[in-house]
Amino acid sequence: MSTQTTPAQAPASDWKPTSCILCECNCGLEVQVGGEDNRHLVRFRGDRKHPISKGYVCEKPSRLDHYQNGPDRLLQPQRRRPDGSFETIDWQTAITEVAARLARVRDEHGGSSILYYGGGGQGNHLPGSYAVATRRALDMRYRSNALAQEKTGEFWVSHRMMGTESRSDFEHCDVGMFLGKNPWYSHSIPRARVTLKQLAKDSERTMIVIDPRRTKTAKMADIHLQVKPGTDAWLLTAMISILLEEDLIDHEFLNQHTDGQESVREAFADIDIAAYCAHAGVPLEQARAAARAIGRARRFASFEDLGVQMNRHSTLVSYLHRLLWMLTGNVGKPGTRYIPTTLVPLANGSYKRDSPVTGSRIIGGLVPCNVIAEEILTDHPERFRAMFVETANPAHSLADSRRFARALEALDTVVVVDVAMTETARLADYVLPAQTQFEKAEATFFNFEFPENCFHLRPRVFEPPEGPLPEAEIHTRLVEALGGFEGAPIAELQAAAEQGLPAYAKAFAGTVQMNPQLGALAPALLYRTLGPALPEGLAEGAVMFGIALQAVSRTPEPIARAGFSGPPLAAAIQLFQAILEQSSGVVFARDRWEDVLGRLETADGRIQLALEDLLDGLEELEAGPGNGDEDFPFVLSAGERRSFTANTIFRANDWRKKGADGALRVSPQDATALGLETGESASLTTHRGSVRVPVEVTDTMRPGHISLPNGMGLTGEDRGPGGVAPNDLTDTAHRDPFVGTPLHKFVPARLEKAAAPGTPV
Ligand SMILES: Nc1nc2c(c(=O)[nH]1)N[C@H]1C(S)=C(S)[C@@H](COP(=O)(O)OP(=O)(O)OC[C@H]3O[C@@H](n4cnc5c(=O)[nH]c(N)nc54)[C@H](O)[C@@H]3O)O[C@H]1N2
Ligand SMILES: Nc1nc2c(c(=O)[nH]1)N[C@H]1C(S)=C(S)[C@@H](COP(=O)(O)OP(=O)(O)OC[C@H]3O[C@@H](n4cnc5c(=O)[nH]c(N)nc54)[C@H](O)[C@@H]3O)O[C@H]1N2
Ligand code: SF4
Ligand SMILES: [Mo]
Repeated sequence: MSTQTTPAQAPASDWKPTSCILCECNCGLEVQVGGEDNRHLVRFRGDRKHPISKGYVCEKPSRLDHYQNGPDRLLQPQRRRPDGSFETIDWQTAITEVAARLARVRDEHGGSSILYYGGGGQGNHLPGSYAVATRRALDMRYRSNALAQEKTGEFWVSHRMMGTESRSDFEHCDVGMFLGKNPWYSHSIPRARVTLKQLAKDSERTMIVIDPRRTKTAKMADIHLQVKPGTDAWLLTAMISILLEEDLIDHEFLNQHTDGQESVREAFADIDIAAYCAHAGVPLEQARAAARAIGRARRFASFEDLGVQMNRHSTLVSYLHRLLWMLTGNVGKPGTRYIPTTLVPLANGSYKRDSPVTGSRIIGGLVPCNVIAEEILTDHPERFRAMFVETANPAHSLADSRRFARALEALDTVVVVDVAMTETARLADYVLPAQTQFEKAEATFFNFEFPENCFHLRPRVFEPPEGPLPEAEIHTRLVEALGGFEGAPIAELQAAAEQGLPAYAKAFAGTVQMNPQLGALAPALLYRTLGPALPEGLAEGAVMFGIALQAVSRTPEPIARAGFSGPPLAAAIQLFQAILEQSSGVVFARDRWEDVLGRLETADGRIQLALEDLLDGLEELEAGPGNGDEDFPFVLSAGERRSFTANTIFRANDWRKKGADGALRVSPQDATALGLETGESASLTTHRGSVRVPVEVTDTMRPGHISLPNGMGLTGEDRGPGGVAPNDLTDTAHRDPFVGTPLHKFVPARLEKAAAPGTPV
């Protein structure tokens, strides 16, 4: 499993533990540094000691030096001049001015008028935990991040049905299904390719893929339902109807653990199964075979992702998908659905309020990404007036980039914290440079495993360069500049930390009791007072002490089974110490399958099968999917994951070993009709824009469906765009009616052979 790339640079260090930061798997990695000034990542291998990835890696992490030493790196704080250019300022000036400007916006319009966006990408979630302190110091009430343009529909449905989130165990399933998900390239399950190969090669096990493209994953499947783009709602409705019609449901499970089966039966009673399969472009017998495989499975696992979550009926499909595994009783036994123990519950589907201007549902506290521009570009008194963006690139990743750029321009103050001068940073008033994820301690809360769950605090790999700061320091300085620590016994707490965690915990608790307002700023206070006492390179891990204490109080048993037991403080101290010491990741929870159904957090502890508003949505399907728009006859999927895409984590174009041109994939039938060949340029037009793009003709595409890669089209001072920025083509109004998630996989489009260069148009 060892990968070894990057030029002939002699490694100058031992193997150092870290992790890959390119997708939510965060596989454990060992790296050697070397090259010029020993500031390069030169050798890579999977870390066998990592409890989940166990040495597994894909082809991408060997390219990580293009992140660490990529273009557009920022080393000093930047302030925008009136003419739009930037000047370098010192940190003291930057912190003072940012604090003063945001405080002024808060004083004039309330903290609710400042929106926090981001806080963590695929590899780094500590910034978001420290930002909690800044948000509280400024009384900021609204926040958002990428989850609110993909997962909030699923979270909401899940919350209403189970009171909590759940995941599937593909390692032990006998039937595994991927719905709008291409894990060979996008991963998202541990050791994805190993698990996929095992599932595919075992004749006793069945793999089902629902995808309009014949993806690498689909090619491995026993049953590939090559659905027409945007018609999954019809297909899943038909499959559920087949389960009910053929009585392939688990009555005992339904009676024991669920409410609402009658309403569900009623809603599906009159479905014309054959017509619905035809709407979805899937042969009836194939849909029946898939439904039967699921109905007869002893252990069914499934994963839905962007192919349906960024598509027509996305929230409805998340609901139908759940009915498939709930009606068949596939919850709470190995190879099915589980509810993991979490350190920080990232997935939260609660719905408590609406956004101030458009009145859109806020799920899990996240303003829907597609309404942010509308919440700014208005004269509504409660509009957002300022934005704090951290470790995200929304000017590139949110729908309709041009409109989002206008929204940023309309704000009073925009602050961006990033490692690089990004598309978003270029539109900011202040850009604060962060250390890279290899120059500070980092971690993610993408910890969804079961029965053993793992958390990985990675120590830094490099000494940080002069200039950039870790987000922990940036937020703590902002809190200090905002007067948050006034009267806090900083020196006393620092002295207590030197005496050890028990003394520190006692002093910290005493401080917060005396000054309750400091409790709200705990992450920054922990960093400032406990951070300096932590081992070299781990100061940014200080917030984990508070997080460990919360976790052992919330779910003591599974954490005790992992070895961290006793009264909460004692258990938290042991857990925190293990987090600091085990630099390849620590197993923090050991769960039991028999406990899963006891973790349902609905009012009566039972699964709620009948969500009336979504069952009502079924009626809408009766009319069929329609013929679309004559002027835009193609369905464009704007943002496919490919071998060498990784959101916008790499800014260089040359990190890609393949696919650097970002070609649009087109079926042979459509290519012939348009007179296009691989490598030729086409003109691609949507309601929002028009671009020129090279074409790749491939029989993996369904006629009428075209697909562009994600994360492309970044520009820098020294280079033009590599590929097309997909959100030059998307529209903010094109969103899910329930939770406002974008329909990026279902963009009406027109495709034409581009005129030869130089031809007048
Ligand atoms: N290589 C790589 N891996 C990544 C990332 C990356 O940038 N690059 N990003 C990470 C992130 S942030 C995420 S969220 C995940 C996303 O992971 P995925 O959701 O797996 O990624 P996509 O390729 O966007 O979409 C999955 C599939 O949906 C299919 N699809 C399109 N339209 C439809 C439809 O109408 N119905 C159905 N059923 N399927 C449809 C597409 O053909 C595609 O194969 O990947 C993560 N992993
Ligand atoms: N049309 C279309 N749009 C999409 C998608 C699609 O499929 N189609 N996919 C969507 C999805 S699923 C996602 S998750 C989003 C992703 O989009 P975003 O949430 O905007 O995140 P990234 O592209 O991962 O950008 C991460 C940023 O973090 C910066 N960064 C890296 N390391 C650090 C660090 O240590 N500290 C700080 N402060 N910054 C750092 C990088 O320079 C980069 O600017 O894109 C979405 N946009
Ligand atoms: S699966 Fe994801 S985290 Fe693991 S090596 Fe590949 S890109 Fe990195
Ligand atoms: Mo994502």
